[in-house]
Amino acid sequence: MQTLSKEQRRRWEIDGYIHLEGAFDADEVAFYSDEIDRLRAKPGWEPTNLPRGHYGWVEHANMDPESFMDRRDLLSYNDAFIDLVDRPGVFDLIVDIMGPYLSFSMSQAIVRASTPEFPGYTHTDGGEGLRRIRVTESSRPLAMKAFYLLTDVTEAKCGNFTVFPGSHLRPFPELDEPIPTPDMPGAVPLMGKAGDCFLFSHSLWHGPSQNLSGRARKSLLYNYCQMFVRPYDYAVASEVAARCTPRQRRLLGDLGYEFRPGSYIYVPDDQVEVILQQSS
Ligand SMILES: O=C(O)CCC(=O)C(=O)O
Repeated sequence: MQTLSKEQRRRWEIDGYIHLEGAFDADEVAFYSDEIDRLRAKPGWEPTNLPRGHYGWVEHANMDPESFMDRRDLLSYNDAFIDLVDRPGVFDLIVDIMGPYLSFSMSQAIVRASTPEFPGYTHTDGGEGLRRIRVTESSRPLAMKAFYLLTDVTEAKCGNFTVFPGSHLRPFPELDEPIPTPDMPGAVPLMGKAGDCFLFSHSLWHGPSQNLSGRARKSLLYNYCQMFVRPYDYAVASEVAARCTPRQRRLLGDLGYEFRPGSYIYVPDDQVEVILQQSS
């Protein structure tokens, strides 16, 4: 499998993220972009009036393709969303970063509308529990995401994925400081072309900037965690598993046997072999 270059490894360790250019070709960008538009008409998980970080079931999203959307648990909608779970090139690097004892833990399609009303925000991933857990530079992360950009973002204030480089390694903000905004000193609004991918650590402070570009910014996010961390999107592997390859099933938590004490903490004998196998 492909591994990080020396420079990518340096960037991961120092900055907490890596920019991969051209992860999708133009046809794939168009395909996934259209798929996101189609999701709006379908029932699914969206932010509702539930407490922070929880999603509620809705019959459909706002049908305007330029409006905000944040749809979770994408795999059942189209096998093309399953394919991204271990997409060659990107997944190889994720395994190089996370090691082979990993699970897939969530999928998400986000559309950031162009509007002066949303100022953007930043956060770390994984809720209150993971917020103050920062592993060392040389450690594998507990969780990380692949963020696929489906819209060109070549200037600031375009709904840029915005990061505080290096913030994955230090107390940031300190306990009594306000949550950082995407406009604070030190924030870097990332630029990229449709089809690029950013890999980033759960403990990196990140989030969307304001979008005043006049057009919506579309993206797909795939999250991975160490096997002993619980997935976000599902309690147990769903009917989707029947449409997956053995490696995808393993990533979705199918160990090949029923749960028993020790499962996920101690892994099946074939774990490394299954994860390192080439995609079929
Ligand atoms: O919409 C965005 O740009 C940010 C998404 C994000 O911060 C996240 O999924 O953790």
